[in-house]
Amino acid sequence: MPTDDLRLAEQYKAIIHADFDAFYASVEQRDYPELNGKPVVVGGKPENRGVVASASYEARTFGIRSAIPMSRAYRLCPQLVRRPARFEIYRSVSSKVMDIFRSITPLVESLSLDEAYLDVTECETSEITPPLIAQALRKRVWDELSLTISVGVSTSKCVSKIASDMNKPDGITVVRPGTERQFLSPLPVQSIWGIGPKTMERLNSYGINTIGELAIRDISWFESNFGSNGRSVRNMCLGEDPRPVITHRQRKSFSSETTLVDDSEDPEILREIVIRLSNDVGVSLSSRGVRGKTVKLKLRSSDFVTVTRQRSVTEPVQLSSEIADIAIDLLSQELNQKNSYRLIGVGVSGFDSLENSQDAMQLRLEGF
Ligand code: DCP
Ligand code: MG
Ligand code: MG
Repeated sequence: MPTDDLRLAEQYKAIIHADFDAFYASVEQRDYPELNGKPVVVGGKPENRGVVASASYEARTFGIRSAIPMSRAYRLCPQLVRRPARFEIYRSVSSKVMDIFRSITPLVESLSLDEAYLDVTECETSEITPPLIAQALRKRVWDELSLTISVGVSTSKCVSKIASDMNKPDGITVVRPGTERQFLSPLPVQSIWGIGPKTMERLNSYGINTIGELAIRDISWFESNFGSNGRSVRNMCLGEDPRPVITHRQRKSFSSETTLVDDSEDPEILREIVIRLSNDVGVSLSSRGVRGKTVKLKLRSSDFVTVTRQRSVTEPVQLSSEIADIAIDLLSQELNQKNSYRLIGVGVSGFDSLENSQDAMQLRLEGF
């Protein structure tokens, strides 16, 4: 691997995206060495309609992936070893890895328990280049936690996230400044953040399969196909993503959104999704000891019209159920529009001053 990559800090940012390999399953293999080398999954029992949360790389050779039904996983691989999830342990591992990340740079943005962006622009010297920092990071995680992470190194969040997935497990992918477009060009369109299965199908029907084929369209094409997101989708296709790494302390809101596999107008389906998203946001808030006064619901209809509805309450919310109650109420008010929706998001903002309290400080020191 070249070591002089990205040594252009004055011009470029240096962003690392790090993600544990088969996170839950790897923690199980680490803690129960008899599972090493075996097809292992973490998830609920097949008889309880459980799904696979995480599959070891050995299990993946049988076609087993996250989110497939457990019963199907057993059909694909009868000798599969299933372990129930141990969330407390995963939370504690996550907290430790985030501490390792923060010992390298304070500019760490955690995306979930198992992944984060690090802005290492300022860590760079003539000897210490971003790829070397990334290698040192991988070694420290292995030495201290006996787990592997895969990392992507580039000038932006979008490219680094895609890159970290390219050489999994236990891999590193470096995309040098100026080669982002070339790197992205052969990849399928759904690698771009925000392009879900439905949009992918639509693009494929236009004969657009790769990011390169998408990138040559002009801005007006993007605007008519992606609405207000047109410009940022186009920029991402070109490898340009100016979004900064945002640490927890700088954050003004937490949100979660999803593009539906199939557009839906079914109130039950939409409510279920809102509950799931509220849960994501609730976990983010609770684990950081943050409460917020404003709950926001975002809906994008099939014809790409996006509306946001929000409500502020006097008593700040933190629990998933509190967030869901408000978000579902906001959703109910929109349902009479008889629209079909393609994207739903839930967010909480308006944080109280817990940030400065002793509890919040403790949580911050513990990571999350
Ligand atoms: N997870 C889950 N349900 C999903 C996807 C993920 O519960 N549908 C949980 C279990 C994963 C963890 O989140 O271990 C991290 O998700 P990743 O997408 O990073 O997947 P893995 O770390 O398991 O595998 P990979 O090596 O592809 O990153
Ligand atoms: Mg992972
Ligand atoms: Mg992940």
